[in-house]
Formats: sequence, structure tokens, C-alpha cells
Amino acid sequence: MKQVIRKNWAEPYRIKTVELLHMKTEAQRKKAIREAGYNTFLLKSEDVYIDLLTDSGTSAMSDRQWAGMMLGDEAYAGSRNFYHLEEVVRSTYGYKYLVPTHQGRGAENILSKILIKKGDIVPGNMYFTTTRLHQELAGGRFEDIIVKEAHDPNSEFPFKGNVDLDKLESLIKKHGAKKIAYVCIATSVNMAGGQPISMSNLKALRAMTKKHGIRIIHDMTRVAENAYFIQQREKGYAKKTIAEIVREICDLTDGATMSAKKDALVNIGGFLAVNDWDVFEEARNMVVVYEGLHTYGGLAGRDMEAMAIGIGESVNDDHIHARVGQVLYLGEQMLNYGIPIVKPIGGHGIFVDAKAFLPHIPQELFPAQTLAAEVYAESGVRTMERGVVSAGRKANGENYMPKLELVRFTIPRRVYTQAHMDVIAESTALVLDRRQKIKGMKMVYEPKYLRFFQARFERI
Ligand code: PM9
Repeated sequence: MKQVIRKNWAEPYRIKTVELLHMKTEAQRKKAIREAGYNTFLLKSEDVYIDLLTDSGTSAMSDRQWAGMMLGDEAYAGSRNFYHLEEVVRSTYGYKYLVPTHQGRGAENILSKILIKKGDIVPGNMYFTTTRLHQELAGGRFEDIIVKEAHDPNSEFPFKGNVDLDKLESLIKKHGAKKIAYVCIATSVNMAGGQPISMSNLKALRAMTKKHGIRIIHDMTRVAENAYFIQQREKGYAKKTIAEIVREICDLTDGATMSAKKDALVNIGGFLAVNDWDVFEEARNMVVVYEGLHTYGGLAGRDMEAMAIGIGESVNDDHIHARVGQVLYLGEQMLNYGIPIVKPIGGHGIFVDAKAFLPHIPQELFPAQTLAAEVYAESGVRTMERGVVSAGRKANGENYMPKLELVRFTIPRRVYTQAHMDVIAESTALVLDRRQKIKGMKMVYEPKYLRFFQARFERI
């Protein structure tokens, strides 16, 4: 498959304010990562040169968003920014009812508590850490129904986020439709490398779930990036706008959880949006227990205003072409250096295949965790493990052993330049050159939930 790297685009903005960066010395970096227990989440931000830990809440807001912050209506109830956000969610995504939350997992918590009964199955196109945990805490069991290509870093299949409809059909046959709480569909599947689902697959899924009376809940955290790949790769969509494709995706689903910290270009915020009045009514009631009143859900009025404006900017074609274009640019640089990465290049970051990068380190010795620590020590570039540590443990205590053992180089939106991308690729290539000398690690501290955030390691 041919990927367009640059079609005469440049960033559709100019820079008005800059944040100064400093690079620590090699000795300081080695000390910092050792003191962080070789976990990049435990590094201090001031010790980081280029921060690719996540694209979550790390994007640069526009001048219009900052101006919107000044229009924050900080009334406890009925803030005008809530009504603006509600109107933008309806007109952009089409969902009828909105419940704001402090971020994505707040929405996941409420939704899981409402729709999942003990013993239910929740099929999804690959797990996400917080999403699956909330499903499990509500008594459900996640079942992976993504296509097999998604688990193969070398497969060039253009829609690795697709659902294997046969897998879903057999789950329904085995357990009965009543046991399926809903089907959880992520756009731009994060753990697969930011891989899209196609519109035709989603349409087929809609037809199947409708027949069985099963809801589709959309994890729409990166829906605009998914829309970009549909526009570029799927027949019949080349002339449609990102906004039109986003709307068509949402219209095929019954509700959504959103971490607005990604696509929607804000530093904090999220929501649950649904079409069923009954689900909305329960969510509107439950949000007051866990987040805040239903017209602010844990957010300040100014946060909701910035989100409303950010949603509008996120579905702009020029924005999304430059955003994904920058990711593709970095991916091509990595490939030029012979760095093994997940292909095709995804929407929000480059996922380095740690099993191929460090083939001499078995998965039990955490090759991706090790590689993330090495990349930081080499260059001050902070990345994140997305492998066996992130996957965590099953209910019976056994480790999940994911096929994908990846290091994610996540690109914040509108933050870094092309020169930063070059430095990142060069630095990773330097680690590749000395990879034979790198040894694995052991975990010396493991928290119970979402261990990747706080676990500590020591070198073997
Ligand atoms: N994603 C990310 O870095 C931040 C937390 S994990 C390091 O990728 C999806 C697809 C996400 C996501 C967060 C959430 C949760 C739900 N779905 O972080 O609670 O990528 O806003 O969203 C992170 P919140």
C-alpha cells in the first residue's frame, strides 16, 4: 500500500507562543531513569527533552480555544459553556444526549456501571487498558473480536481496526445476544498502533448487531484520525470531508465514550454521549455521584468551552492532514533507519516493535519497557511501553501475554516540528546500533490496577 507522506502540506497554523525546552546531560538522564524505576511514567517532566509519552492532554490549544477559556461561565449549574458543548456534540457527532466527564475513563466508569451486568460479555476491537478495567470492575468480561491482522506488526492490511464478524457471530451463538452487554468499537485502535476501522466493516457490524438487538458503543477518542484513513483508503470516500465521515461513523453507533484530551485538542475533558433516553437518564443521575453535576461533570466552564471549540477544529481537513502527515513523516524516517515499526503507520504515533528490535530479550523480561528506558537514556525522548506490562493480569492472576510488544512514540497535536521528528528518529537509530548490549529487566513493584502507570523495574 502506498502512503502519501507529504502532498504539499505544511502545518495549517503559525506559532504564537513557545515553551522552552532543555536537554539534560547523559549522566543526569541515566540517574533520572534509574530513580524512576525504569518507568517513563515516573520521570519528572523537567527531565524530558521531547515528550512522546502520550497524545493525551498534551496538544497545543489554538488562540481561539484560549480566548474561549476567558468566556468560561463558572456557575455551578447550567453553565452556558455546557449548552454550547451540547450543541457542538449534537451537530458534529449526532449523538442526542450529552453527559460531560472529567476525562474518558469517567465516561467509561458510568457507562460500564449502567450497561454491564455480572457475567456479561463485552466484545471489542482490541482492549484498551482503562476501558477493559472498567468493564471488568462492572462484572463483565472483555472478548477480543478484532481481525487477526491487527496482532501482526508486519501485516500491511489497511484496516487493522476491523471487527472479525465471524468471531462476533460465534460469541453471540455461544452466549446468546442477551449476555452481550454491547459491542465496544474503538476508532483508530490505540493498542493496535492507531489502526482504523473501515466504514464498510462498521456498516456490516451495524447490520449484524441490529438483527440481534445489541448496541454499539463507540470509543470515539480518535475518531477524526480514523476518518482520515477512510478518506485516504476506502473506495467512495476520497471526496468526502473529515467532518462528513466522522458523522457517518457516529451515526452507525448508539453512543460513545470520549477522551477529549486526544482528538478534541484539550488538556482535560471527556464525555459520554448516547441516543437512548433511558441510558441518558441513568447516566445523568450517576454522574453526580462520580464526577459532578450533569452540566459540568468534573470540568470547569472554561474547559467545556475549549472543548467545544476544539471539536470544531479537530474535524477540519487541513488540521487532520497535517496531524497524521507528521506521524507518517516520523514513521518513514524510522523505516529509513531500519527501525522495526508497526505497519501501516497509524494515526497518533509510531509503534516500535520491541520484539523485533530486541529479539534476544524474552517477553518475560519486558523488552518494550526496557527499550522505552533506553530511548530516554539515549536522547531524553520519553515514550511509553505498550506490551506485557500494559496488558496486566487476568482475573485469575495470570499475566496477559499480548502478541504485540510495542513502544509507542506518541505525537502530541500541534506541538513539535519536523526537526523534532528527525531528532527522534536519529536517536532511536542510535539505540538500534547498540541493541546487542541491552539486557532485559525484572519488575520489583507492581500495583494492583493499571500497573504500567506506577510499576518499578530493575536491570537484570
Ligand atoms: N489513552 C493514552 O495515552 C491515556 C491514558 S493511558 C496512558 O493513549 C482510549 C482509546 C484511550 C484512552 C486514553 C482512554 C481513556 C479511553 N480510550 O485517559 O481517561 O486512548 O481521558 O481516556 C491514553 P482518559
